[in-house]
Amino acid sequence: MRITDARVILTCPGRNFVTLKIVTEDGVTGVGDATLNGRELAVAAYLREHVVPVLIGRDAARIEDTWQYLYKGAYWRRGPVTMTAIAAVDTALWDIKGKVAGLPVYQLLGGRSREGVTVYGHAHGETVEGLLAEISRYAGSGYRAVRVQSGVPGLSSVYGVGTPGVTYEPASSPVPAEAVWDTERYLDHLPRVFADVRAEFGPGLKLLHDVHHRLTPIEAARLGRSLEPYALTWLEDPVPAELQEGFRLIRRHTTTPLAVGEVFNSLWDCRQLISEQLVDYIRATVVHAGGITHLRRIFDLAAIHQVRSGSHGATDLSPVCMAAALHVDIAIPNFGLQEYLPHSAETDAVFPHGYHFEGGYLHPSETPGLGVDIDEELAARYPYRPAALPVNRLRDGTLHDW
Ligand code: CS2
Ligand code: MG
Repeated sequence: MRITDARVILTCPGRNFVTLKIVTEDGVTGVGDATLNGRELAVAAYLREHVVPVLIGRDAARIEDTWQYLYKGAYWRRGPVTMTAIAAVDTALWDIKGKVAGLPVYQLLGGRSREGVTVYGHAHGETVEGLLAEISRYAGSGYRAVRVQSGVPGLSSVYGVGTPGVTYEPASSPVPAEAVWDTERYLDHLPRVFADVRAEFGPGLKLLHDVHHRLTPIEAARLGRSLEPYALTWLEDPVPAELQEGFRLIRRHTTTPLAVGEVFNSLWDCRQLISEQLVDYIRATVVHAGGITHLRRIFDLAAIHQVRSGSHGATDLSPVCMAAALHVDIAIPNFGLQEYLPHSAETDAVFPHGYHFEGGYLHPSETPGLGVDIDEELAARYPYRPAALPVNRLRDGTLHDW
């Protein structure tokens, strides 16, 4: 079954998304998410200029061979742009294979390992009162796990904290917004917040926190230790993760579980973290880590080292990525948690999908393939708008990690 067309579709139904749609000679189509937040056009050009021309005429059934062809054939391996482009092709080919087989993709991955995919939502608040109200809202709608982000006294804006009840969307202005960061105030304040949250909700609710790469290993060790009484399910991205052996220092001092990986694009970004058991959850995603084929490889390595999955699922990952992630999540033996932020109504309309939330779980679509599509006519009504992620500076102006 030959590939006859591959279209790169940009749309902005409230935020930017890049989607690849592959068409085969017998009319079967597949979709893959190719969105790289703030760098969308780089992936779109990579696909249009370098990938689509070599896809035309290839056998759509050869998923592994196409993956190897694009990875090894580029000579320049890895990197977020390349791996997001490969992911889009890979995801679309899995979609096609499922449709041809008449099976949802998770059946091709070995079938169900669980009844539903446990998800976590984002609770955030400038004040503890606002935060507690947000967490109650999640708990009341069935969530078993909630990520807790709080304002810090003395800082005017902090990662992950926006208007209550409104989905946090950091990429907005064409030029990066700038905020001021203060590690000491954060390290002082956060344990107090978690003391209040745990006292209010008791031991049943899973609590998570995202540091967003802002600490050094010894600062992260201090934070992990100070949060131990509140039994977090995970502390996310405590430090930038280029230096994988830096996690040894954190591990030496705290039993707070660690989750890392949303910016990873290949197994080589986390091989040491996983094989030395320096993290507990690996948060790589379908869209940024080479598609279903490569993500499965990462999760298999993780499984033999007792590391669980915790895939990234912010609103900059389109419903196409979410649909694909759920097929992986339901099938793998070492699933941990899936991040879930509902998309806007406009986005849901552009990407009709069959997955749904019920009682704290997401359920993948049962229709053949991924169970998601893109409405190209509707997508065309929302033209691309440049939007960059913010940056962070210390009080003296030094550029820090966002
Ligand atoms: C994040 C994201 O969801 C998360 O855990 O850290 O909000 C992240 O900042 C964005 O996806 C960046 O594109
Ligand atoms: Mg994160």
